Amino acid sequence: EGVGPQEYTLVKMKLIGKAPEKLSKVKSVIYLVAATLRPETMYGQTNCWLHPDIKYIAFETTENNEVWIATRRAARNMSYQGFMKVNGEVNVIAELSGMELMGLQLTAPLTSNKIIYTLPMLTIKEDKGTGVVTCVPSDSPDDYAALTDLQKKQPFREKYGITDEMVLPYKPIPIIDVPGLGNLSAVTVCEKLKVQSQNDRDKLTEAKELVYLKGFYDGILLVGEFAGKKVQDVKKDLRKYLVDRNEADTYYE
Ligand code: A2H
Repeated sequence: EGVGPQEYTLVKMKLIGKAPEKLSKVKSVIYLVAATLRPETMYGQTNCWLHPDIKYIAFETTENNEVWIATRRAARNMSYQGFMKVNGEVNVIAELSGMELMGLQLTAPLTSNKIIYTLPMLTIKEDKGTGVVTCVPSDSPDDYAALTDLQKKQPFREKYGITDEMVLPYKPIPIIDVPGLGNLSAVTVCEKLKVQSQNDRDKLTEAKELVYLKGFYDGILLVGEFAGKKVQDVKKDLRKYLVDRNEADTYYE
């Protein structure tokens, strides 16, 4: 971070189940849009993270007249990047807390999971990306720790209205081989360092240092269109593949 804008892939996760009451009159297709630096990991998505206390908005876009959900801050940024009818203007349909968006049914690109759910993650930052984060527990220690928290702690699920079937069937999917760390690199490192929860910040920082650099420079994709290729060689092509299928966009901040 620092100099110059950060370039994210905006991954479009389509709402397919019942919409929240505030959005029940919306006729357009609704997407939650997650900002990621790792589009090549989308094969391993198990759920979509939202922070229960963050405020999100549903807003109009010019992309096939779709309605998107993200933080107001991200929507404002998008309004200067060609996603809205009028530059700099955001047409808000509704404001919803993360809590009001928990347990929604979505489909997401590339993952082998047919349906995934919105679930709570308490370490999401309001001022980064869209406030919507896609969960890839195989390759992200933060994601693995937060998903494990929900799977191990029934009261935690209950507090946010999350049922067992939204969480318990979902397991990390082997999608990238990282030499020395195997094909579930985040799981390997979290177990080795004995990460206890998503709040175990020091250990998670260490886990991420071990996983990310190696994953990016040495990782080899195991699945999909680009199987057998090095992660760093396919990142751009993979994003284009998703953009061409109306499953992603490029977003800067
Ligand atoms: B990444 P950077 Cl598999 N709060 O996507 C907390 N984390 C956020 C966020 C927010 N508001 N918005 C995005 N992120 C996460 C995949 C992934 C990511 C993998 C491995 C590493 C990784 C699946 N989650 O990021 O601070 C998103 O998680 C490594 C940094 O802008 C996004 O990419 O550099 C990344 O953090 C952006 O973080």
